[in-house]
Amino acid sequence: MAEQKKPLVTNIFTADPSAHVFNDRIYVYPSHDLPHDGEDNDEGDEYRMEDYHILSMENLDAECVDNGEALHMRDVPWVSKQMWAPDVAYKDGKYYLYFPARDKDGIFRIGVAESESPVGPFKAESDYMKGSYSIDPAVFVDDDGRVYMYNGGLWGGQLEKWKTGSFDPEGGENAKDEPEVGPLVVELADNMKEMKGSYEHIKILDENGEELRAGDEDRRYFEGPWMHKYNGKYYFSYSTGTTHYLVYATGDSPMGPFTYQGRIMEPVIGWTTHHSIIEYHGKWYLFYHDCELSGGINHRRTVKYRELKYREDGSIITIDPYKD
Ligand code: FUB
Repeated sequence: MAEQKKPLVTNIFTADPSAHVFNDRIYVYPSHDLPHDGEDNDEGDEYRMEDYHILSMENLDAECVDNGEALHMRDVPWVSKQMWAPDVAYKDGKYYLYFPARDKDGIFRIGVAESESPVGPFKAESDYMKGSYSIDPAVFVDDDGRVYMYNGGLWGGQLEKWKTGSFDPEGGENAKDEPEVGPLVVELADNMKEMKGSYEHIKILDENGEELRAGDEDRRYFEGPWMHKYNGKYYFSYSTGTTHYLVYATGDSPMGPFTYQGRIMEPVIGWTTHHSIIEYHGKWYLFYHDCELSGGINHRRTVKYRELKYREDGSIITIDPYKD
């Protein structure tokens, strides 16, 4: 069982899967790709998503169900367009959906919406999370109950436009021999809707303890963060964007620093690669997307999963998405 390589659903195009196990069932929080006939560009204008549909499975052998619209941008007062990759966290009987979208000034922010059901419908706060910016929130609840949000994405995700601490429309990536811009992390407040303090940039180090360089495109952070814990270690994983790898770095604290370890998955068909990792009934699984079904159309993606295997030393065995 569970060596799935086919799309979870085909009635809609889905991407950026954030998978979770709640009450022994698997829930997947993807973004929802819509048709588009404009040009692809570095701003990501081809990803013009407007709503979220939540997918669920009784177990990994069961049929995957599309639970319908859980939140639409028409019901979020601060959003102008592009509801991109979301995530969900559970606390004290409530589910919190974290989602990036452009505000009325075209700046990506992170919003929060709440529901008593893991499949929604979700009710959004009237404004975005104060102090938030850029895309791709991944929210991790640690064993001690503290909650951390990781996010950020270059290019369309605008991360490099915030290097000075405020939005600079002309802001660019660092020079190739300088440290990378780096992903963001912040602890969330007890109410799950506010930041406790402000963002810090995570440091990802190479084998010599040096921060990864901006020009190290095979390893530097681009977008799509995820955090999981395996045998007491923190595994911070992400997409390298321009080189299309899913990679990981490990550390002893949820705030980093993390040391680069290697690849989780080789490139998929399509430009973007975005993932999540869950443990289910004692095995580990990687959820990801590709554009195989649409014949390589970048903004027509489908969500899939594969088993993820570790070596004795805790390193991850790299997956080739098109081989067993
Ligand atoms: O789906 C829109 C964007 O594409 C996501 O936010 C990125 O992670 C990339 O997958």
